[in-house]
Amino acid sequence: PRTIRLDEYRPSDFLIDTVELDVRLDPTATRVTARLAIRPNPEGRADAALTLVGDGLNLVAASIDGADLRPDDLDVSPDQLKLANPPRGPFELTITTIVDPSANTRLMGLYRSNGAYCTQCEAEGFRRITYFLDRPDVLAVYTTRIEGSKAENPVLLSNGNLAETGDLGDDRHFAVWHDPHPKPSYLFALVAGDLGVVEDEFVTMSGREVALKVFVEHGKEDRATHAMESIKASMRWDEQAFGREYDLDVFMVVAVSYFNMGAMENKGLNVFNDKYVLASPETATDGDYANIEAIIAHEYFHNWTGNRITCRDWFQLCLKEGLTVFRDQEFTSDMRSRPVKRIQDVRNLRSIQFAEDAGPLAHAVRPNAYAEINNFYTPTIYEKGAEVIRMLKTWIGGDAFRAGMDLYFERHDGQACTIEQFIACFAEVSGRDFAQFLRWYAQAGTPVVTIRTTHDAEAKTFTIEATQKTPATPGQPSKQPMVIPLALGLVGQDGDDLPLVVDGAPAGPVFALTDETTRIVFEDIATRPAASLFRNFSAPVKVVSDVTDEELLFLAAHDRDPFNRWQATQTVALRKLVADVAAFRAVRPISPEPKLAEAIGRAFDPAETDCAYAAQIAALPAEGDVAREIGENVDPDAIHAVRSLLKADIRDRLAGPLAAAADRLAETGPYSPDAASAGRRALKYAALDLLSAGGAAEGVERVFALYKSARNMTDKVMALHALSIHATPEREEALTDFATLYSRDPLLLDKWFVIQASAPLPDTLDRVEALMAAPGFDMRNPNRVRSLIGAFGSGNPTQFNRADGRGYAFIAGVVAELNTLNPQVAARLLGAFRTWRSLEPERRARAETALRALAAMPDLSPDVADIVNRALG
Ligand code: B3K
Ligand code: ZN
Repeated sequence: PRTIRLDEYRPSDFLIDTVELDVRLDPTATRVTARLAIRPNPEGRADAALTLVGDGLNLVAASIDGADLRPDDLDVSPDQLKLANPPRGPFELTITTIVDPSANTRLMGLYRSNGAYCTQCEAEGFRRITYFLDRPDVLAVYTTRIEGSKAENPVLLSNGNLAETGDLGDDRHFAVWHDPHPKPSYLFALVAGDLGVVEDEFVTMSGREVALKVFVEHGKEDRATHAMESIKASMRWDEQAFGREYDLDVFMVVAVSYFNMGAMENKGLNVFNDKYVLASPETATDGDYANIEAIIAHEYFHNWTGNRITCRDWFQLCLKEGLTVFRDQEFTSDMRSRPVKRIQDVRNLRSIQFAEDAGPLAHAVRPNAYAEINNFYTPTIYEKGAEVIRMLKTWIGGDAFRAGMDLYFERHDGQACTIEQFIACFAEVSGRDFAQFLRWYAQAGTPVVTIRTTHDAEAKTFTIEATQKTPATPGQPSKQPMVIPLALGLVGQDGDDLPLVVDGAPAGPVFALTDETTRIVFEDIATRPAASLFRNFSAPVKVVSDVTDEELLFLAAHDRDPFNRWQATQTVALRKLVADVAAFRAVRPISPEPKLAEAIGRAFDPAETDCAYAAQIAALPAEGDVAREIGENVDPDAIHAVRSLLKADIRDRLAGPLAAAADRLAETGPYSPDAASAGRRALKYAALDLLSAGGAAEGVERVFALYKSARNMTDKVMALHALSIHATPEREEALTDFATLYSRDPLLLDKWFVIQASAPLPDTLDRVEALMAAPGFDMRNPNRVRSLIGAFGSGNPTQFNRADGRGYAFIAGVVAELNTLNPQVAARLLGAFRTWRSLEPERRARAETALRALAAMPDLSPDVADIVNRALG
């Protein structure tokens, strides 16, 4: 496939002001007539041809201003419709195409999900419905008429407000929707089917009444209330936090069971993976409740950051995604615990984005070239993109940030924008020069900041010397220094922060590191303080510091920054795990670590009231964190073994408090998914996870008892997960029981798949292969594939990286099968290979063999070919 480059951007030669769609639904031959009001773009080339793109389309008829076009007036193929010499003034082009939604297994464009019709157009799905200028900088007003069978599709939905409905007799009816807000084609949506609905209402801050509707499969209406509450909370929050009001008469969410990703922010008609809508205490976990709230919010917030102001081109994807992730993170922080949310986000950033940044798929937050845009919906665009916004806010301060956002909304409403236009708003309100800051968008790779600290007792100074280096990434051999906001505190022996004085004046607490090396000399510091660096994770960097384990353990107890209290324990644990892996591989003894156990033990102190936070303290760094820290010649089995030993050591030291906590935190009243209750459950699992470390009989018994007595899905799933890690009879009994009870509900079947696919046990791959043939598994359903195969590839470090290479061959085999069926899902599965180069040589060779076999396959989809080529690149 052709590589698209940012510097080749040209405005469209034509614009489309209005689109009138007439869609006649039919399971295999849906007829789409598009009436397009087209005019030359004054910013385009004067005598350009008009080229509309298609993707696998079948043209039935075309006319200009009512006059039929004959085949030789046109240059038509399934992939384009070209008029060499279109009118040079405004004209109306009418195009009729026939599409087959039932044959659409790629789930892009118009397709069927369990009998309903639905669409997915981002990034380039609209061209699978009709020929179009399918690019985000062509904004049009859409009117959509949908006609179909009344019995099969009583519900007919599209973007905007409902303008008209009518009965045509003979089981036919229609609905007309009008969306007054000009939008790019990727935000178009259509849904039709026999769906249940939950309704509510929201009154906006200016008094506008908005009807709220959540559509689900019949019989699942009672699982839609949490989603509905989340919509209202999101609407209220966006008014309060950003002054943003909703702008249509109706806001709709539809849950579908076949969906390539999480959800889609189509204007006024968000389409969701049902996994992120449906919840009840009997069917959903605390994690599901939290995800639904966050994803509903994310899609809703896109109404302003993405829809009202959209992207000029797909290179600007982070303009809407990074910003909207930042907004949903802030929402969750306000709804739940801010420190816990920050810790979870940073764990997630490190495990997926740092891993991507350190491997062959590394790319900039704003890439400058792509072969397949679908492969750029990545942790770098989303999560690192959000960190860049957060740094910007940390750097210029909260008030200037809000003023910049206000200016952005005011100045660019209704436009398709670039990162430069966005940043210019903040430069203007803050008076700062953003030239260097913009490198965050251009340079890939995670900067490493090395910090050396020195205390001069005589001069009473404490010096921090920070050196930054961003490693080379594909296509970017050398890097320039970034603007890195370093938020810090110097903690004195009494545990309080010391005043920060630089050059005789109060300074900080945020310091911008702009050079390769920055020295900051703090004055009036009589004794060496403990340096609390990058408080609240003030920059997405990897920190290497000479702060000692003793100082870190002191910070773990005293730092007033909750993030760094957590980070301190994590850093000590990570250093130990890395040292232990080296010892283990060299067959040297592993040293005990009583102080770490003591720090973790504080999480289980009955006096600790913030359980969700305590649960974060209690959870050790993940195996992937250790692998990344080691960086090369990685042996996943050694990491797993050493981490399990550390857990068992901690358990032995804390056995009493762990058992007491598990008892104290046992569920008493009815289930409530609120953050405090969820936090108590999380801490209980942390205790049980440690108690059952190494498959210890007493701990396993406790977990099994919880499994059997559980009265909500969170307890059931967490107990099943804890049991599934060890090869015990209880494990098998519980897995069989769960299947008997729940395997008819696809979303619960998915939980059962994930748990089995992620077990670090030698027979896991055999089981996964067997489950693929079991009832309920469906290669065409992305949720099933991700739960069984995706969890194995990306959530099971020891078994995916089996020494015999079978894990690699297995994933490559599934990718080969999905390559034509659903290339996007296939390409996503390949993400499992994002760190293959850091493996020890034998595994690395086996991973490479699997990737090369894929690369040699004929007819690779652009999606898969792009990932394979870059992974091997
Ligand atoms: N914008 C969509 C993602 C579309 C992915 C297309 N391959 C969901 C979101 O980020 O909110
Ligand atoms: Zn998004």
